[in-house]
Amino acid sequence: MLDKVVIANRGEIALRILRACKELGIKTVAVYSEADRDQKHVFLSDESVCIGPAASTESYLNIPAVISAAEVTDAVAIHPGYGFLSENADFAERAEQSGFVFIGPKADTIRIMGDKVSAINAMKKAGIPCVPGSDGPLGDDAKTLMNMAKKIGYPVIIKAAGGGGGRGMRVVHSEANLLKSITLTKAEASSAFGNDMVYMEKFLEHPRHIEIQVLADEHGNVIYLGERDCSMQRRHQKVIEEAPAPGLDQATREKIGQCCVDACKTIGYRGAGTFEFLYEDGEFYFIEMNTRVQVEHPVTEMITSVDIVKEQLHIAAGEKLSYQQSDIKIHGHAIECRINAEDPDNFMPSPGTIEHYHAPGGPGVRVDTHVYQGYKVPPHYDSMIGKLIAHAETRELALARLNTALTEIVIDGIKTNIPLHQKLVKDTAFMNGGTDIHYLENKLGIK
Ligand code: MV4
Repeated sequence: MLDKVVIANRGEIALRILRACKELGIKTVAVYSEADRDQKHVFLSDESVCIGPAASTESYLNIPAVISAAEVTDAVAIHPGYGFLSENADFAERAEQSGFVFIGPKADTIRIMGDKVSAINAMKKAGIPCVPGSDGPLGDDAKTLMNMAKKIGYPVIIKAAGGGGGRGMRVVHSEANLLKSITLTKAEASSAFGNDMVYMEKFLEHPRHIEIQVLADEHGNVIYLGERDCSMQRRHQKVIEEAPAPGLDQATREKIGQCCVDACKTIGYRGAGTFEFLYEDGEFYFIEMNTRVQVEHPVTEMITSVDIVKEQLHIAAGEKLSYQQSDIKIHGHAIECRINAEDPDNFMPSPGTIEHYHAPGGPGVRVDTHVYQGYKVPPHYDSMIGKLIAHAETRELALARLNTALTEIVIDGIKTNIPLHQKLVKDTAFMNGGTDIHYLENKLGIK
């Protein structure tokens, strides 16, 4: 097993990684910014190194600082968590060149998936169903572009190759707007991503966001851990995630899961990964692949009993996966609420000191958070301060547990989105299951 791991992240995921390392007898190094000295995982780690000021560009995104921390502590590997440097191919490359194991896929794989055009090309070649579209970057010829959109059928969506996660895209409803929309998206992409490459897809109007979790080791073993439904979102920020996806039958699950496994084998994937799909009218359409552990991984852990972060560490140590596909059985249903330090009415961040904290509990209730009574939520980072996960035999029972947990939990001193979650778990359409990606924004009266 790995001897010592640098946890190149903060917050709840840093604590999650620390716990996995401890269970496996791996020594831990916390790296933290000047605003994060009082984080729980910093206290609990074997060693800690301050890597810079509060601004993440000077700390958690500072590649030389993170690599230096690994060097001075004699670590052997770096776990990037999610966000920050987790999908930075240059970081993965430089970590490996400096002699560290990057806990994730090969730098080249990250690079391919980071460019959405090359990701779609790779997946298409590997047999993954994709959205009908331009099959590559758009050129300049007006007639060609208009014919292409007409053939795909309006509405179409123009997306930046350098985008992803909802950044750099524009929907086009008619030919009158096509060319200027392409020009605008290219200009925005150029300034936001330094890459003006854009592509075109059929715009699906009422899809669900369903994603498949995979694990792949260096020995060619690949498994899928079922799917998650992450359709409950606002402005591309997921709010509630669940597994399995309501209403998805076992045959469909197995078919798309096997498809993802085969694709991983084709591209030589390594580590934990997520295939993001839009799911509409019973069909899956690949949109992006995430090459990191995701925020919502706990719902998959709860229904499969697989510890995804421990598997990442086993894989990084060059070991074989602890499971074969036939070992993976889905039991029950799990739902996760992302708890954000934000105003529940206007979604503005609400940093500050947590004056009172009471965790919910009971059977099937999991709380992944780094906060504690007296902890000061700094204003410099993402507003997510924890995740509440409920697991039960059925979706109805999981919702009941979540509802109870949401009445028990107390986070005082700052505003949180707990009141929003309390409403959502009693929302009739959500309770029925299968709401699409626009449901929450429509309910909240946005757009
Ligand atoms: C789409 C789409 C409809 N049709 N692509 C937004 C995030 C990025 N991952 C891709 N996104 C979308 N791509 C086609 N061809 C609708 C969205 C979309 C969306 C997707 C997943 C979750 C939430 C979303 C919210 C708005 C739009």
